[in-house]
Amino acid sequence: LAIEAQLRRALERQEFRLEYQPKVNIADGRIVGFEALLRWANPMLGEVSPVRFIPIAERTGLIIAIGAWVLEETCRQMRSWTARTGVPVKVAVNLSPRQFHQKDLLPSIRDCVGRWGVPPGSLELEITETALVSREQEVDVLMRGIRALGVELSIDDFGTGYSSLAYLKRFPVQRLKIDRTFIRDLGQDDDSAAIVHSVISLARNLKLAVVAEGVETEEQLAMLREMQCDEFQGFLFSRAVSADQVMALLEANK
Ligand code: G
Ligand code: G
Ligand code: MN
Ligand code: NA
Repeated sequence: LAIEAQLRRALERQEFRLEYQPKVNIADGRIVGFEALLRWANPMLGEVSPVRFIPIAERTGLIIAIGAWVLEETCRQMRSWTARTGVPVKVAVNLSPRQFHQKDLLPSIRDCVGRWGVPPGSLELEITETALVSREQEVDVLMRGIRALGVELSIDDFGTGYSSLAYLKRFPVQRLKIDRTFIRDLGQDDDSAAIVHSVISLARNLKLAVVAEGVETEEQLAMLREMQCDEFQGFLFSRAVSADQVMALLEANK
């Protein structure tokens, strides 16, 4: 359990950093925002993927402190970018289920946004479907609290959990992110194309913006444009980049 022992000391040893993946408007090709993605470099273990350490952080409860750091670092960075570019930069942060259900989530978000002077509407929280399936009443109250702060909400990895679009209608979310497994198979298999197409059209009816994740080819992008998907993320445009590289991307995007 070397990884758990190392993870416990990673915050105090300042081993975490954030990278940011651009989110692009499909219609005009412009950057509309970024997703903050956590990275961990440990002297013994090297670069450890969040796929490996987030579940451990969830299980041990370390995710609460790590998540607080992610939010703090994101708001600090947003303020710094805005100071340099003069325009607000939109950033989405991932919330794991345990974080989402943590007692003082709302005050901690309000406090962080307030201290850094971040316009609440520039911050978005990504929540996976699995965080929503239980405790529906509580989820509803939480989401309304977040919306009351002015912060936006999106459903991450959509299609991999159990929620239906009808069920999503009750939640005050602004954006839906189609899981990259469906995008990967676009153009390969008709079922995926049918699923993506129906998610996009139903989401439109619910007035939700749709983001396609994991777009890697021009062919996938062309199909998504055809289906009138709103935004995409993926290696085709850019991987997650450092905070400095974000500045360069924003300059080029002017
Ligand atoms: O960036 P990458 O593809 O390696 O991310 C893998 C997974 O880790 C994704 O599901 C992503 O949502 C999750 N992840 C990345 N950063 C964070 C974070 O700051 N908090 C949480 N809870 N999950 C994250
Ligand atoms: O679950 P979530 O959407 O938070 O996961 C984001 C993860 O997806 C990040 O770790 C990021 O590195 C990864 N990712 C982003 N774009 C692509 C892509 O085009 N292809 C693949 N395979 N992964 C991607
Ligand atoms: Mn995400
Ligand atoms: Na996702």
